[in-house]
Amino acid sequence: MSTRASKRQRMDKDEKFHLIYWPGIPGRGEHIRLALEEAGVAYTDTAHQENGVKEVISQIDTSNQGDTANPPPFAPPILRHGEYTLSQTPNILLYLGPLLGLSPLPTDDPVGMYHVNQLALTALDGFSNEAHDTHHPIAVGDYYENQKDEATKKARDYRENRLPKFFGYFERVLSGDASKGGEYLYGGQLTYADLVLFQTMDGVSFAFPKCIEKLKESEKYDKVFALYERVKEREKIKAYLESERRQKYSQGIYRHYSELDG
Ligand SMILES: N[C@@H](CCC(=O)N[C@@H](CS)C(=O)NCC(=O)O)C(=O)O
Repeated sequence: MSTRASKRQRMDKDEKFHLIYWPGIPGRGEHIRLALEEAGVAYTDTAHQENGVKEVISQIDTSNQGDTANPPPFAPPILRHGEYTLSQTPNILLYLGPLLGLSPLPTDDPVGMYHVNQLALTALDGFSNEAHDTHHPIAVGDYYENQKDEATKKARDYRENRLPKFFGYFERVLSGDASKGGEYLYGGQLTYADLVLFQTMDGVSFAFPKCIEKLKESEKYDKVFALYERVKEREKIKAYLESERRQKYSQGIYRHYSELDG
C-alpha cells in the first residue's frame, strides 16, 4: 500500500477536529461548524478560545510556510484534523463529506461527491461570494463607506437579477430527478450541500430581509424555502442554532445595510 493510502486510512472520525476561524461572526467558518454539528462529532473552535484570534493570525501570517505535510493556508476557515491542515471552505467540505456521512461514498455513487460539491460551490458563488461583493464591490480591504455608490448599483443587480437566478436554479435542482424527491438537493438525503444552502440563505435573509421576503411571497421558490425550514428543524441543527456556539451576524460576509435592500 502506498504511504498516501496508509496515511488516509489513519484519518478517521476519532482524530480531533479543530476549526480555526475569526471569533465574532459566523462567516465562512459556519459551513464547517454546521457539518460537524450535524454529524455530532466533537470539535474545538478558535471562536470560543481565549487566544483564538492569535491562532488565526499565526496561521495566515506571511512567515508561515506550512510543514512537511501541509502547505500554508491563505485565509480561514482552516480545519486541523489530526496531523493535517486544510483550507478553502468547499475543499474542507469535500474532505469532510464522506468522512462524516454528508456526501455519497465513491463506492455507492462514483460522481456523487462531485455533484454535491457542484451544488455547494453554486450556493457559495451566489449566496456568499456575490452577497459579500454587494457591500465590497471595489476593494475588499477598504471601508464600505468608500465604495457606497458602486455598492448601491451592485446590490440592485444582485436583488433584481442574481438572487432570483440562483433561487431559480435551486428550485430546478429540487424539481429534478437527481434530487430523488425534492426534499434535499441530491440523492434523497441530506448532504453538506443542503447545509451550505441553508446557511447562505440564512445569511442573505439577514442582509436583504425585504428582498428575500418578496422572493418568498412570489411562491416561485417554494421548494427552496421548504428545504431551508427542513434543515433548520433537524434535531442537531436546531439544538446548535439555539446554543451559544451559534454567533450573531455583524460585520462579516452578511451585513445589513437597509439602503442595499431596496
Ligand atoms: N475562498 C475562500 C475565501 C476565504 C476568505 O475570504 N476568508 C475570509 C474570512 S471569511 C478572510 O479572512 N479573508 C482574508 C483575505 O482574503 O485576505 C474560502 O472559501 O474559504
